[in-house]
Amino acid sequence: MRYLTAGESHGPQLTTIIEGLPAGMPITAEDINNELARRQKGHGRGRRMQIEKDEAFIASGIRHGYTLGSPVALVVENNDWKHWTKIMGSDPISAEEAEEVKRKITRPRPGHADLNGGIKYGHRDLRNVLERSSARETTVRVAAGAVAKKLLSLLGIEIASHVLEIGGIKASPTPYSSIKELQQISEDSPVRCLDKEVEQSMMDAIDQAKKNGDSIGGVVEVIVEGMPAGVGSYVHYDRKLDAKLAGAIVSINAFKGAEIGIGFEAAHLFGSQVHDEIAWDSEQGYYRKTNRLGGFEGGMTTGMPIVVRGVMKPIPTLYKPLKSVDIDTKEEFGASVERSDSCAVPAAAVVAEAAVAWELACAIVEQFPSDRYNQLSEYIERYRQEVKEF
Ligand code: EPS
Repeated sequence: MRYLTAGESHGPQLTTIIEGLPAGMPITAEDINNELARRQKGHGRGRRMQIEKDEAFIASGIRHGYTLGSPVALVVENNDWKHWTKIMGSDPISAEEAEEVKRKITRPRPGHADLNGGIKYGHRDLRNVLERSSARETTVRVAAGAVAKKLLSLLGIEIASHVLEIGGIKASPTPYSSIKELQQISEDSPVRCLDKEVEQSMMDAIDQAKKNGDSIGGVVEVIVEGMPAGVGSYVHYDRKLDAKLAGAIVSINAFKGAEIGIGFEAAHLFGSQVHDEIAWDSEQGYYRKTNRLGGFEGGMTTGMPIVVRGVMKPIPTLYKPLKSVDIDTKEEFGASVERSDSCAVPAAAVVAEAAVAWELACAIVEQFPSDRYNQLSEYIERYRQEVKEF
């Protein structure tokens, strides 16, 4: 399974084409739009989110509520486009018009793709870089992830996310009785945090950063239940599923690192404190007495919940100027902006869910016969039984 995305932040639309989905899988626009709405929420979002109301138009591949096996194309329109038709239009413009409408950018923002992208592609107008490198693109990553999530959910695999840290304020471990409850508590929180004690402090930290013209980052955690053991592989580096998840997390805009299970904490513990003891009972088959390795051993799932964390740096588009250099004049200036998000960590948790869902769905579709949804579902059930009886 694969997908491509296309679209600029202030262009007419964002598009994704998903190829390789099983045929006959039930799915509706609502399944996708719910996820798009979740991504738009969260304390700390800027004015752009008041302009957009992301909804997917299903342009192909789904008929009467079922996938056809043909490519699924999803289109999300940018409402902001109406203000950018001249600046971002595809028709050629004259030199005089260019002066007037291009809103040329020659001042790269520190921490963004602006300067490196300009150097790589030879763009003297850095708008040609930032329009595509913008995190607006995560809209259609979430749309593709929503389709993957739906497939997983139909196969009994559920995904949730929550925020562990914002701007140095850390949530304490908070118990939850089921993944459904985790989903609900996170959904009801303006910062997607399970720990009610720190929720307000997180929001205050976001407000304070905004007041200071600054931004803050944080840590998100994605949890997946219901993946059978033995998905992924140990036989070759590019088939290790945990590595794919780590790559998918770090590919999200502004993400700088990923951890599986206890992650970096393992560095200072003994082996006996890290590895999860194996147990068996007739009810569930094999299980681990703990889950410090976050559902992975040897690049394959263990059947325990998958736990993946990602760290997001503070958004680099700042009201508070950082020094940079104009690429035309080579003069130093203080980079500042008109609008930005002061914190997008809660929204990024939803993007991380989508990224993880996509990789897991790909692994399943690759490992089991998957031309037809019904067939895939039967194979997974049979496989689960085999795992139990192993
Ligand atoms: C972004 C800058 C802001 C964010 C945007 C990502 O957009 P604008 O430049 O239009 O104010 O709001 O995020 C989204 C539009 C979104 O949908 O998440 C950036 O530079 O990365």
